[in-house]
Amino acid sequence: MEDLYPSRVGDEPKILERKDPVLYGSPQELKEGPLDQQQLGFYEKNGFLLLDNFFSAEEVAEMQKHLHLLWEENRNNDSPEIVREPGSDEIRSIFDAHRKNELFGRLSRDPRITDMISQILGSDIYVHQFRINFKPGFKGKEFYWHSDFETWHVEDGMPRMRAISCSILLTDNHSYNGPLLLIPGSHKKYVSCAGKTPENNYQSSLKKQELGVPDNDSLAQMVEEGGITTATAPAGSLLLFECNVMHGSNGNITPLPRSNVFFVFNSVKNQLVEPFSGLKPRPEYLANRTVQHSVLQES
Ligand code: 6CS
Ligand code: FE
Repeated sequence: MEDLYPSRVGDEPKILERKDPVLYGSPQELKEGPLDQQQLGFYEKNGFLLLDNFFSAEEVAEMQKHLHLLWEENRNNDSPEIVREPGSDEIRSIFDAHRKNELFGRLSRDPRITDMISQILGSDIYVHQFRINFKPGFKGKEFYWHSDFETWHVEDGMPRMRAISCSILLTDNHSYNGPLLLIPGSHKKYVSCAGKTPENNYQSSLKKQELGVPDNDSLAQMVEEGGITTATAPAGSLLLFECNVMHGSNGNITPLPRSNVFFVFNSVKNQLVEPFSGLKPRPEYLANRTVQHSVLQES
């Protein structure tokens, strides 16, 4: 398949234009779905949408309970789905827990979420990746600037920009405990990064990403054009962000954890092909390659 978004193919970074729409729904779908015209317009322009207090206090409490359970259960678990912080044993991320955890499994099929995603993507959808990022107090380290799509394209073979991350904030995200930082409008450009992907890059990149990160000049240009938005909101809020929007977050030196769960939904019309890096695909817990897990077929 033709590579529309080549990256990590040379020594020089390049900014390319996006070749895909942001809103895929037909006029009818866009009109009838849960998001109104103003919200859709904001998402199209900026590449994200923050919905404050999306879940009730009871639902948030229930999710927090499961978050703590997963943290406790996996304290000494050395399976690869559990990613530790660089330089300590604290849990940084847990991948794929929605398959075993009934609550998060149910949430991945919750029509309050999936109807918004299908409205934007204009098709049925499935969970491409699920993760919890704990960002614990004192020890939670940063996530350097990146476009998720760049990695999913190069390392997983996601052909087009037709996926959305849905992040549920499970603790209050303040300006000071490492909230997500986004560059509005950056989803309309694609930074083709310098470098070459080594085998099994994910084993280090999930702790600290060093490849597939944009160069300083591209970042500076994007920030000059779009500025930076800090996704601060109370626990229970929901953030939708486009797969190619440039984002990152600072470390957390406060005592207050910043824990968020992420469901990544991909369109069933955008299924993974062979990775564009030419290397072998990453494991299924990072990138779902089996159609059986489509939201449609599970529910
Ligand atoms: O490699 C990945 O798939 C992941 N890495 C980052 C830094 N963000 C998105 C995704 O979970
Ligand atoms: Fe990311």
